[in-house]
Amino acid sequence: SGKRLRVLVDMDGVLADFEGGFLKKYRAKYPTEPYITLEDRRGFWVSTQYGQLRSDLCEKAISIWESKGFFIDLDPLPGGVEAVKEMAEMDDTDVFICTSPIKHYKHCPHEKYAWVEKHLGRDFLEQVILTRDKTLITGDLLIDDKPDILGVEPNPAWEHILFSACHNKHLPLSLPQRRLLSWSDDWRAILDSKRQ
Ligand code: BVP
Repeated sequence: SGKRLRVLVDMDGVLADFEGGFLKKYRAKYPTEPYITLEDRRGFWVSTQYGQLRSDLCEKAISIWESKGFFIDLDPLPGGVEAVKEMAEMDDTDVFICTSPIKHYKHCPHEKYAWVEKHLGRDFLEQVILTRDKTLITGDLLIDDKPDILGVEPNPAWEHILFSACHNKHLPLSLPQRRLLSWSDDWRAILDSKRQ
C-alpha cells in the first residue's frame, strides 16, 4: 500500500530518437557539409557541437529541428513505448510525458502531441506535460537524458534518473545519480525503489 508513484518520462532522447532523426535529416539537407557521427557526439546541445565544428553549422543544425515534420517523424527508441504503456498499467502508478518544446513553436508542440497519439494512443494525450522548466513539475522520478535539469525550483521533488544517450554515455556519473542504460535495463527495479 502507500501513495501512488508518479513517473515523469522525457520524450526526446528517451522515447523518441532525436539524435538519429536529426543526423538523418541534416545529412539529407546538407550532403556536402561535415557532420558529427553519433559515436562522436558530446554534450547535450547538438547545435553547440555543430557550432564548434564550424560556426555556420550551428544555424544549419537548428534549421533541421525547426522544420515541419521533424518531431512527428522521429522513430521511437527501442522498448520505450512498450515500457511506458506497461508502466501506465501498473497498480498505483501515474506516468506523464514531460517534454520541453523548442521556442520556435510553429510545428513542435503540435507534432509532440501528434507523436504521442500515433505511438501511445489518443488516451495518452491526457498524460502530456509541455514545459520549459521541469523543476516546477512534481513527481517521484524523472527519466531524462539531459545531465543537468535546472530551473527556478532549486529542490525539485523528483529524483532524476539519467537515461543513457550518445551524448552523455562518456560522462562520469555524479553520485548519487542513477542511470537507466536503455529500456532493456531494469526500470521496474528503479520504480520499485521509490514505492512506499
Ligand atoms: O525540444 C527539444 C529539442 C531541443 O530542446 C528540447 C529538449 O527537450 P528535453 O529533451 O529537455 O525535454 N534541442 C534544442 C537544441 C538547440 C537549440 Br538552439 C539542441 O541542440 N538539442 C535539443 O534537444
